[in-house]
Amino acid sequence: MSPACGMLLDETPLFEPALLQELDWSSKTVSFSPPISPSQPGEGLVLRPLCTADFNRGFYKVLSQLTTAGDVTPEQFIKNFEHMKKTGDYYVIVVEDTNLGQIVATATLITEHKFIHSCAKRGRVEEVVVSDVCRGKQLGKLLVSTLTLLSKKLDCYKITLECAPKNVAFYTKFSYSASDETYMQCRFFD
Ligand code: 16G
Repeated sequence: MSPACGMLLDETPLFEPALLQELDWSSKTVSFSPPISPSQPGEGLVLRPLCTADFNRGFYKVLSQLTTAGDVTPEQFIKNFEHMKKTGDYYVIVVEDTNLGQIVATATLITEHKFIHSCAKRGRVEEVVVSDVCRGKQLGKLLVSTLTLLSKKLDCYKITLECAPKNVAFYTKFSYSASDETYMQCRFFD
């Protein structure tokens, strides 16, 4: 990485961090034992919006546990981050292990603006990943509960996601149900 880019990677959050603390956590649909929350995600962990400095905290290492993450440069990462921040529709959250200074989990909410449903928004949950070194800490549940409540707070009329058949039971816990519609895709590259 060039020194100039190191200077551009900083702690500026992708979106207003207070949004995560202001959620009505009592209205979540799953229970946690021990009782963790966005403000108290567990010993040595913090839940917060993505910042560009996370590029050097293993953000891509976590994403690569989901799918092809690619060989991305800091410049490409910053360009996408800035685009996402400008639109205001991207809510990428991360869990950082503060002792290791490493990202251990991430998930994204995107709000898509519609003309239908009285110009409402649709929420989409994407890239839910918990690092294999951090399983068993309820972090997947924490991330999905947080983004589902956030989408409601942001007035989305519905929230959707695509997942592997083995994960259907997991998402059912948060009141998601399999749609009658079929997910279709046309792939150009991996
Ligand atoms: C899963 C993810 C989706 C991600 C895709 C990547 C969730 C809920 N779903 O469907 O967000 O974009 O995997 O797979 O995390 P792909 O590389 O085959 O597109």
